[in-house]
Amino acid sequence: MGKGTVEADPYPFDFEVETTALIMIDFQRDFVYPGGFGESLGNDTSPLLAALKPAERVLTACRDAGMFVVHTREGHRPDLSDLPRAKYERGNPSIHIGDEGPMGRLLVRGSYGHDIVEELYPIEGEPVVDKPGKGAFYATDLDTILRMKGIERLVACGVTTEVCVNTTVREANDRGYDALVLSDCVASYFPEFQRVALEMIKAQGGIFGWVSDSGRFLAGLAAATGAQPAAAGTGG
Ligand code: C5J
Repeated sequence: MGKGTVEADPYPFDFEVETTALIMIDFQRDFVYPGGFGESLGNDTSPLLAALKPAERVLTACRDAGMFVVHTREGHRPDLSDLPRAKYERGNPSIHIGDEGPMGRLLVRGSYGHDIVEELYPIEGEPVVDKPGKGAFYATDLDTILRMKGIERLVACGVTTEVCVNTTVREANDRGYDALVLSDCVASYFPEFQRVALEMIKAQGGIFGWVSDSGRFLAGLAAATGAQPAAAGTGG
């Protein structure tokens, strides 16, 4: 029961609802909105907005299907004791991690900017994994949480595609998980990085995992659960 297939590249992704988790990576105001960490590094944050609607549709469908959902947030302790010097200095930012910005202290746990955007906000029963690095497995209990739940496969949405999504998918691969990345539910500040980061995942027979999109995933999930497919929309 709950077995399905998602049309994907480089070949179809087979999954079981019970052993698959949706991982929502770093959908934080600090990356998605102006005035946060992303903008402090000189980025135009607007391209990231495109992922929010498709990711919301996927999140809703996974919740309805009873799939396990886990969220991650990149950030640091208020005393910055887990912030490496290299990360603090890197990029010659306009304001540094820990400095006061328009959405509170940049990339610091507990600040408004560090938290997840409203439309994708976690609900009860969905763990939030706070991570100090780019990969969601580094210095966190994510692997323990997934193993306790019997999870073998991940469906990944998040920002940014080439940084925290890619790093997390690579870490997951090394730990034996199969990961499916939904191309319209991940976003980058750079169109070329978005394209290439997805290419890298599915190259060489799926060296790190699979790539599909919200429409094909929602169809596969609906077939697995016997539900009406949720409309994929235009992704805007
Ligand atoms: C970045 C992330 N881009 N969540 N973090 O610094 O991708």
